[in-house]
Amino acid sequence: TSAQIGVTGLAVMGRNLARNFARNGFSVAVHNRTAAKTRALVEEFGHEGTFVAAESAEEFVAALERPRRLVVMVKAGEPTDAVIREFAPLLEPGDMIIDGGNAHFADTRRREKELREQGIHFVGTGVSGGEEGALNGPSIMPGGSVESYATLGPMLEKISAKAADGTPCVTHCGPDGAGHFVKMVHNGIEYADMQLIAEAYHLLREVAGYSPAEIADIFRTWNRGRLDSYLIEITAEVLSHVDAATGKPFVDVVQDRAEQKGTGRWTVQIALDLGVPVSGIAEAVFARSLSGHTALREASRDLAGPTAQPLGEAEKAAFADQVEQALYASKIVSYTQGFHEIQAGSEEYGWDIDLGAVAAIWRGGCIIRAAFLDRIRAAYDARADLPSLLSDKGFAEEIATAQDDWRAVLVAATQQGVPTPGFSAALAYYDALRAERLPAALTQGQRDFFGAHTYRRTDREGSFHTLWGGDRSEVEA
Ligand code: NBP
Repeated sequence: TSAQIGVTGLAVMGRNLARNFARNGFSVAVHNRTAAKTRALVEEFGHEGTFVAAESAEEFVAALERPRRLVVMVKAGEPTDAVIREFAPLLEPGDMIIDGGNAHFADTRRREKELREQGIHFVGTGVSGGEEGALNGPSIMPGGSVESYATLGPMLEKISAKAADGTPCVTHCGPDGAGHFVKMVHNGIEYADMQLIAEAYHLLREVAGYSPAEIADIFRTWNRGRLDSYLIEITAEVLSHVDAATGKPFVDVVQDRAEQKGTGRWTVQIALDLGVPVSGIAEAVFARSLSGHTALREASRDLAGPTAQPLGEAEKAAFADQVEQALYASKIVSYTQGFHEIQAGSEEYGWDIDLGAVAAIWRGGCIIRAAFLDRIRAAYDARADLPSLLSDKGFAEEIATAQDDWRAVLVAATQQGVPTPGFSAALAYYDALRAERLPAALTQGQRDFFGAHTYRRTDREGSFHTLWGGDRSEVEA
């Protein structure tokens, strides 16, 4: 038998992706460095479809129909290079290596270029949705050549998640590293979404005094409205879960130190390089880092804070409604920032990424799937060259409605000493963008004072410098 597609790397993700292909009627060659995993997969799930087990790289390559389509699902980084070194010499021009790991897009660009010289298509592909998504339908973000997508696209469409309107959650993002870049920003937005939800919980708990179970109910209510999303849904599940050992709310027995694997951090690092303000994502990454600084937190425990003034019964429900407004407004801002980064990456690398299509493929399968993404897609459909999501009339109107509550929530948070880095960064970004004048003028003055860095005037063309150390007259630079 010759297999239509091959999967090498059979840990949770690769195994489930291979099963997904098989369940959709494709014959799948499977391979893993440690062959026992290959055998285990076929023994356990062989009945789900047509699997061809390969013990060696040569056997694996020989099992694939041409042009070969070889999906690599190994640990991102050096293992991906090791697998490429092993397989590339066995391949022929026209064959495709699809890297479904969480690679850094710069690595994908390098690998794509190297393999292109051998005539091999390297398709860096973002896959979101965790193990469950890999098995039942992930959101898929392929990069690579248009040529490779012609045959690969229909296969990926079959195994992908489907949005509520039936559209497959996969699109060709653009050449070389575009897919992994989009996946990186997806994860950055995921960090921001999670942080905003965590802040909403913290406010409802500390300011309003609701219990975790009550907050779960509030989130369930929100999930029936415009905040309808996978993350809100699972948050309600986590909050209503009770620890069997202690009978306490689960959220109270988990250590409050959030970990990270790095894609959120990359989103911020690249944003710094591109000069794109993604303050919401950055705060989300920093919030996780701060939570892990146990000694620093211990040493800071006695620092002064305000005296808590718990809300009365009547005020609690009204406050919860305000938090919903603040969360929604902050969410609009974090997506605005994330899409700005994709737009900037697309311009920098000449990818020509369709932002509306990206919003559309995140509607199903992935961690940030949400009703909200339909709105983003509609905004870009209405105007492909939208300068920013905040320029969309619908979003601008919603924020206009939300802003008084958003500000009130932050006043309460500040007065009660509850940290809201995500909500606050989002509002600062919003207010900075709307400002008629920013204090950047003063910053330019300071720079000119100490470093003769020059400045531009509001009333004339050209660059100028003031002779600060002399008679303070102005010279044209
Ligand atoms: P891991 O990231 O834990 O990788 C384990 C796999 O890599 C095993 O098959 C292992 O083979 C193989 N491998 C390693 Br490690 N070094 C190798 C080498 N030098 N040569 C060949 N194979 C090597 O697996 P995962 O959690 O399934 O994730 C796979 C990819 O998918 C990663 O890039 C991950 O970032 C990405 N991803 C994961 C998720 C998720 O929710 N877990 C979601 C989206 C994307 P062995 O069996 O012989 O050790």
